[in-house]
Amino acid sequence: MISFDVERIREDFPTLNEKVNGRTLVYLDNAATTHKPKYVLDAIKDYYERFNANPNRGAHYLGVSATELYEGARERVRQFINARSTREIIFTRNATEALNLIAYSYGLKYIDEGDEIVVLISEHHSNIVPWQKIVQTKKAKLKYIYLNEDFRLDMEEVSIKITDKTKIVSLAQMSNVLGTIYPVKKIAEYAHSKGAIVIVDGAQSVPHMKVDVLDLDADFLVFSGHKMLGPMGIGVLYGKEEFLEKMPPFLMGGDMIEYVEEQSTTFAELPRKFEAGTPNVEGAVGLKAAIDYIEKIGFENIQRQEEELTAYALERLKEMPYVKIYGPLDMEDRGAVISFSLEGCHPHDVATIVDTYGVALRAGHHCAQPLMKYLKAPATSRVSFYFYNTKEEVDIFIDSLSKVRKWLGYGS
Ligand code: 7TS
Repeated sequence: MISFDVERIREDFPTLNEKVNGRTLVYLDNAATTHKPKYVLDAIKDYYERFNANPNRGAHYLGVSATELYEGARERVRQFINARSTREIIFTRNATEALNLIAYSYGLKYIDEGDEIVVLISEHHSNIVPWQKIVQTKKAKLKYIYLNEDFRLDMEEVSIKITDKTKIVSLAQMSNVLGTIYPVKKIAEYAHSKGAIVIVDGAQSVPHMKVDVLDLDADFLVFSGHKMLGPMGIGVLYGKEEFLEKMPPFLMGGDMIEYVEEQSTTFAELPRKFEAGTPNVEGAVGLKAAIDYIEKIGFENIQRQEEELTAYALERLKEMPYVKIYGPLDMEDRGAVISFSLEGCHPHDVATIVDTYGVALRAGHHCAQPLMKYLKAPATSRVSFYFYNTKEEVDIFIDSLSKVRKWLGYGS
């Protein structure tokens, strides 16, 4: 862990110094994707300049080097989330593909008529739509855990929804809309006591806090590299070996085979059974560099900075009488995402107007339409911080926000 100097850190991120609309970029859309430090960009460039080859095939020097880099990244990911074995680490394109892999492979094999799959109402579409497909195919049922008034979760509701019929509980550790951090460990314990398996969508948590799969006792964990300083196109599926071993392959083709006969095939051992085709070595190398960078900063520093920014932004937003916040109003079990609406203003107008001040925020349904319907909000605006954001940026955001209603013809 290094001493935390945000201005020094920002120098590592070329995009953060870009001008947009003649102003310095204030990037507050980190839940969608984060920017990349030079360390990550250099690692990818270095890979292509010195080691590029198709791994797992050529016995030549570069082929061996590419394989070592790819497998080295897998080992780095294993350490990062404290998995037992690299056999449990599958590289995917992103969290979405990892969830689809579980649904199509585990879900199609193990879900039967009358079984239940339980998710939270705040899930991202990527953790809803694959399950809809499975329950439709298998005549099973998809059930939702709803939230409290304060956008948190009640264990009583959990115990009502998770029953002996529940086979899968799949939930995000942190909501990408509300910022709520859910008690995954407690839920996993309860779900296991009912005989269900637990899938943790770590897309919004893994970049921001230490996630330990053994401590959580997650059966599966998914996340995306691009939300944690890595490149797009690389994601991770962690699965307990006992489950992955029994699951059929998801995609078929090269690299995932052992022997192919004219009419049949035997499959490679884990983890390659689930990695069909030429792997994304660039992505794995970039993800490894991203983990190196994050661990050098240290989660303690990352969380301190994010908490300070989120608490400050919440305080400033609460001072504005026409702002409604969708998410916990205090910092307990809450991450660095704030969704809100401005009375009388469409979220897309809000995003367009603050953009003229250089502020990048998100507007829309955030790929969580069932949640939006539940909240009775067609859309919201959303800011999401990472450790490289500053208090000054929060001030610029709030100043630009305070001008929106005047732009749209309101008095204040
Ligand atoms: N799960 C959660 C909780 C997410 O927030 C997202 C992406 C995904 C899964 C899917 O990740 P992907 O990398 O496979 O696309 N969330 C967002 C967001 O909030 N704005 O843009 C993408």
